[in-house]
Amino acid sequence: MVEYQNIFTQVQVQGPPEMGVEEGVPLNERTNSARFSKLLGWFGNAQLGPIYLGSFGVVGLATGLIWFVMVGASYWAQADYNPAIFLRDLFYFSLEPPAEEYGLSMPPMKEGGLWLIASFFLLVSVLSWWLRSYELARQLKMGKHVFYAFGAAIWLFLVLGLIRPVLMGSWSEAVPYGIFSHLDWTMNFSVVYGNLFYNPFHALSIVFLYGSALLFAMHGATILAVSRFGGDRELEQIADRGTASERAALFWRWTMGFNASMEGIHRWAWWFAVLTTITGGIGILLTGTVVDNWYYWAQLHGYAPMN
Ligand code: 07D
Repeated sequence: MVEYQNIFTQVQVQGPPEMGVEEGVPLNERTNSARFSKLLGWFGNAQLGPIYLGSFGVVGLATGLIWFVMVGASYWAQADYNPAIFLRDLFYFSLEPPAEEYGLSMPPMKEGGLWLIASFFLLVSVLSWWLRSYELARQLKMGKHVFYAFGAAIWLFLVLGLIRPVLMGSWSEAVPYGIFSHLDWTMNFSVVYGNLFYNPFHALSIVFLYGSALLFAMHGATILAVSRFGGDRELEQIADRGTASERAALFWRWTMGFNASMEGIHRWAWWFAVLTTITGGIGILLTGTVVDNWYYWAQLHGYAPMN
């Protein structure tokens, strides 16, 4: 009996490596070998490589590495060049932005100058990686959906580290580079501006964040549940609705009256994901610039109690 193999079936097909399209793409910017890994095959595709790097990839990795090494060098100095202390206190070290009095000027190296230079490299790195996602989609004649979604995340990243600090007139407003220090920064930000829970855009961002997780769980579960009918061949099911699609739709219509379409569920997912950081960025941008205290703001607008 021939049994339909779904993604849970532990059969790994390994043939000659798939090297990807060759027309209209610069082949010299791509590695020309590939390997197979059984372990990778358990989690996704067993083939590793080839990888396309290109100019944006090289710049992105190089500047990212410079940022990483600058932060690491700062930690190394904070550990007094002692490897044991470096490892012990790794999560406590932090490369801090300049103090408030420096405003947007260039501070001495040890008082935030290093943070500013490292931030410049991080900015170039993230933007370069972003352009790379455009370039790869262009070469493969794909839509630019990943590029725009990544752009939504970069919007929040820019608001936190560049746009808001500039509007506030001081780099001291930006996020420090450290594990615990950035957690403390987040908590402090909330407390200083009167509890971020009362910021409606923070609330909206949480709605979309949790909503994304819920949609992902619903969609993942639905497709797995109908993979025995070929539901995991999603594109076929979109072009030519089969029994998997019909059952999946029926399940949700029976559950809640409404069902997304096989194509539309991916638009729901995309919009929920990008709106998490779009609304989040708006919330952070308003904080300290337009609204100084979100609790008072909520009282003013009649939804926090006037105690
Ligand atoms: C961070 C940006 C994009 C990232 C990119 C990556 C690198 C290098 C290194 C930058 C994720 C490129 C960068 C590769 C990385 C460095 C150093 C995306 C990011 C491009 N909150 N909160 C959110 C909840 C509270 C606070 C969002 C929940 C408290 C602040 C989200 C709770 C306080 C900020 C969210 C909760 C507080 C947020 C993030 C519960 C104090 C933000 C969305 C249950 C702790 C951020 C409007 C995201 C924001 C944010 C959830 C509580 C503070 C929805 C569930 C009350 C200051 N919070 N939060 O996708 O957008 O991040 O706020 O308690 O800035 Mg919050």
